[in-house]
Amino acid sequence: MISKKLEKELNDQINEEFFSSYLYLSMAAYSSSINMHGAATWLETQAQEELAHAMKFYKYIEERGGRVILKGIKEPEKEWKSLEDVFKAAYEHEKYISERINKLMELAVKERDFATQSFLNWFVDEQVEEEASTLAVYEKLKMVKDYKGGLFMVDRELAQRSAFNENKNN
Ligand code: OFO
Repeated sequence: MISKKLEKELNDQINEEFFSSYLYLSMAAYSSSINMHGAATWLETQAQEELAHAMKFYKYIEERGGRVILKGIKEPEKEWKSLEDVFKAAYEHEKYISERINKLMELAVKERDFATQSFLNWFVDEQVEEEASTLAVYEKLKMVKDYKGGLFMVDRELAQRSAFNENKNN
């Protein structure tokens, strides 16, 4: 069994992960609207990944005899200034999620809940990757700025990421 406090915090994290998915999907829609279709593909794939994260928390709560409680998902932003701005926001969001995972870990440690610590370890590693991948794209876009040829190249590179390719690599 997990404690009531941990159960509540893990439930809140389900909501955060669903919101992350919604946010990335909104970023994908914005990217499509400015004809950055490769970026849209990248962001749609990320949105799928966030759903998988939400489901990991969902299943874990049930496995530990807890009760899943779903709450409303807040409305994501829908406008950004540029693609660079999108990836800056994505990177900031991932840093925020890493903070949340760290807080969950802190609580699991405090409660000497070793199973939850082991479960959360996957997310600690995943957040390193999430921060690195959003930062890498942000850095590229910062270099490219408004140079159309560079934007085209970054967009083409981002198009390589798809759910199909991700599954192949996993
Ligand atoms: Fe679920 O890692 Fe991104 O937000």
